[in-house]
Amino acid sequence: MDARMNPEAPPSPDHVTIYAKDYREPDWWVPHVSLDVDLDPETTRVIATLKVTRNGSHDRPLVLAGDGLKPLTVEVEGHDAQWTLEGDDLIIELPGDSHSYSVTTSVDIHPDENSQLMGLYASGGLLCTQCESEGFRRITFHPDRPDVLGTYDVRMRADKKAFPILLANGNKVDAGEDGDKHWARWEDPFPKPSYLFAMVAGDLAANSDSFTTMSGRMVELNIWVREADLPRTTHAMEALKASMKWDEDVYGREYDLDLFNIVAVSDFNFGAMENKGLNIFNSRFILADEDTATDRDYDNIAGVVAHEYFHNWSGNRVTCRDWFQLSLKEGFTVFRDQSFSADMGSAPVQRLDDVNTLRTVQFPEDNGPLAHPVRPDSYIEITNFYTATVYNKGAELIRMMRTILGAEKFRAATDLYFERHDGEAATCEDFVRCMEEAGGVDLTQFRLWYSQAGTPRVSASLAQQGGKATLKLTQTVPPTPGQPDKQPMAIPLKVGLVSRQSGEELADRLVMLTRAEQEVTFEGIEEPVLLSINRDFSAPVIVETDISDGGLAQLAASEPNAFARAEALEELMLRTLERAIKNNADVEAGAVVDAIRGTLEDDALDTALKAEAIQLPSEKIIGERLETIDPDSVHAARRQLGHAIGTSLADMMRAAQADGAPGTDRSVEAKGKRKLKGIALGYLAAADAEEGAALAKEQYDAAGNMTDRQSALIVLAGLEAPQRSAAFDAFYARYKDDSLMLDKWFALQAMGQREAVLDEVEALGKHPDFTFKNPNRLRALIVNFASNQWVFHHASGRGYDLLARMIIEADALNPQVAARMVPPLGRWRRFEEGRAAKMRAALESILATDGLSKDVFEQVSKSLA
Ligand code: B3K
Ligand code: ZN
Repeated sequence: MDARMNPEAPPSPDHVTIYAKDYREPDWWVPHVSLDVDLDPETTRVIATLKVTRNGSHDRPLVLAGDGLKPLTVEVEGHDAQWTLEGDDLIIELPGDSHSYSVTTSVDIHPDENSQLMGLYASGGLLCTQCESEGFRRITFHPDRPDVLGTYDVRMRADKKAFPILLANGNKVDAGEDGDKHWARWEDPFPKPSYLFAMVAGDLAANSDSFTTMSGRMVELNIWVREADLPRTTHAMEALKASMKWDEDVYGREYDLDLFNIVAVSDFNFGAMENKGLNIFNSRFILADEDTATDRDYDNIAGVVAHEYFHNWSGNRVTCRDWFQLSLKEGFTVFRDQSFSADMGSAPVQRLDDVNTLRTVQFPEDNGPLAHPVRPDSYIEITNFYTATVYNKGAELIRMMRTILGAEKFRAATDLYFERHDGEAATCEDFVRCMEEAGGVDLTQFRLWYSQAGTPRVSASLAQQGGKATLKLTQTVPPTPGQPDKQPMAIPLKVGLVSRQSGEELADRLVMLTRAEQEVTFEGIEEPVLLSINRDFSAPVIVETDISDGGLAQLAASEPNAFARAEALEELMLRTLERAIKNNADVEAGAVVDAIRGTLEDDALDTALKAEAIQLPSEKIIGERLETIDPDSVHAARRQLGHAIGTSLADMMRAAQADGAPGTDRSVEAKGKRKLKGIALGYLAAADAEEGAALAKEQYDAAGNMTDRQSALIVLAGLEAPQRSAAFDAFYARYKDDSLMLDKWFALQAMGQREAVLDEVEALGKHPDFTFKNPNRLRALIVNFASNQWVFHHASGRGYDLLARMIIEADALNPQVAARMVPPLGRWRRFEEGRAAKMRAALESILATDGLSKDVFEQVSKSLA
């Protein structure tokens, strides 16, 4: 019978909430899994033999999770077994009271029909797997929980011609031929949870290289892609080797197998996956060449390659006990990849970028209906918790602990953590305990960062009298869903006092704010000083200070800490905009213009930092500052400020736009110059649309790299000018056969800021190159459109209806991807009444849809609550 249908089964227990407090150890362990897989896109037969051992003494049956599976056979010790299906679970009565049994099941699965892209699926002629979080149960019956660790051996068999390459975790130990078919046997000696299982079959070619580890072992490295893409794998390979070296140097972590394989696939639900010894990547985070990749694409590739590689220790060797501990591996690994990127490029630029992500994505999440702690307490669908809070705020928690411990003790603590928990499924608590023990600190109060949701607000004011500076601090943590009352947090704030006259640093101290109100004194401060607080964003909080605009301008000109300098300029811009929006008045741009002029003229600053510092804050970040967001006035004020800057500093902007770095050299300086060129072009277009359009088209036509091409398109996307369609048509004609470039083409149009973009996005949704089946294409158009605040929040509500329709259509194919598109609608409380009502109506229309997935159900129902 067909394994997709199971008419006898009772309705599956959908929409059940799982609670962290209910965790208990599994009844049965599975120390070894043996798989025999006969691969075929239509029907793949999977025979699994599990060695199961009883955990303690009990007489409970063996319960194995499945998802859409129906067993063809179930045997215990080679004999037909007694079994039942309860929903998707397979319940097997094990005879007698042995400690250990061998259990064999067989099932048929259908990769071709798998549109969820979880479990075994087909992508562009390949067969590949994705198991995190609960995809293994779509391949075979297994407990499929991260605390059940086992070794695996896998026999794969497939058609020789269609699938000449057969890959799985670990090492290939045997291979052979069998008529038109061939087979390979893979063994992974490291016990792993089922979510790290992977298999790939296809017509692939490898970029092969090697890395010699610190103990002198040679590791074979392969990046597998379609043959035509081989030339685009060089950068990823360099990044992989750099990551392996960095993890040895900085964390003392050596790679453990003799083989490391990466495969790039074009249909993938997210960025990449850290399967043991066989990482599978969204091709977007592998493929790059000088004609098609921007500087940012190159950096993103290096960051994701590093992230997945680092998981080999922070995630695979030490894994998570349960999914509530997800940040144990994700927060820590994001922190590790951010540190790697900082070391490979410019540390302050990297930090500004990371903080920007936090403010643009995580702060709104923490301030909305989907807010949850870094270690959530409950979920309906765990996939919905791969969030900016778990990842990015989680990384900030690790960073704060490092700041509190200092670099040396932090390294001792991570050594202890890896040593103590190697081969185990651990908890966030285990990690914090290692920090406490090796750091000699008490982190009792700090633990609140794991359990309390919401972004703390800190207010700071400085008073000076007779050689003494007194800093008054207060903190509050806002209520979030399910957490009405909060306790004060332990907040590490790097504080600097900077002389008003000389710009010299007179104090630099780490202040631990632990109470609701606190005073800190600095002695021997004889001259007037400026307060610079939360330097390097030492804590993920919102800080309000009473510093004047003049003070901010001074910090923007002379703060010795480069990060804080750029932050001061951004704060000055935000205040200027906020004032105009709140008072319904014109933007008074004078101070901002002067500060930008000063920044551009300062020879002490490198170009990359100048570029970061002079950018206008996004409409989203401006909106976050306001009690109620009116997207039209945010847009208008930002436009006005851009116009004023572009007009007043036209000559400087022209020079920066003309200068650039024409080639493809990716030094920090060259990248900075290209970034500045794009920003300058934006300002020139804001000042004079006609000049901007002409310059942008010229830049597009003359570009010798994708960064310049793309920054020209970004500007043109916002202009009603004939050059816009000319450039987009040229781009399409040049790159239409390259799916990653088509993604760019869709994305850049969806990001344009013109009224007509709403209609255009609707039309692009019907373009022959648009498809709901490819997550990259869907995200390119829809996620970018929903992030385009002014256009998406058109007062008519048309943007909301369009998104709702897209979510419903996507959900029928791929619930994970559909659910990730819900949060923009969930922000309805932040907008004025008219829009809020329309956003709610759009959410309700989704909820009323028959057969909604639990993924989308959870996001939508929580968004409406
Ligand atoms: N661990 C994967 C993410 C899996 C997402 C599952 N819904 C990639 C990463 O964070 O490295
Ligand atoms: Zn990760």
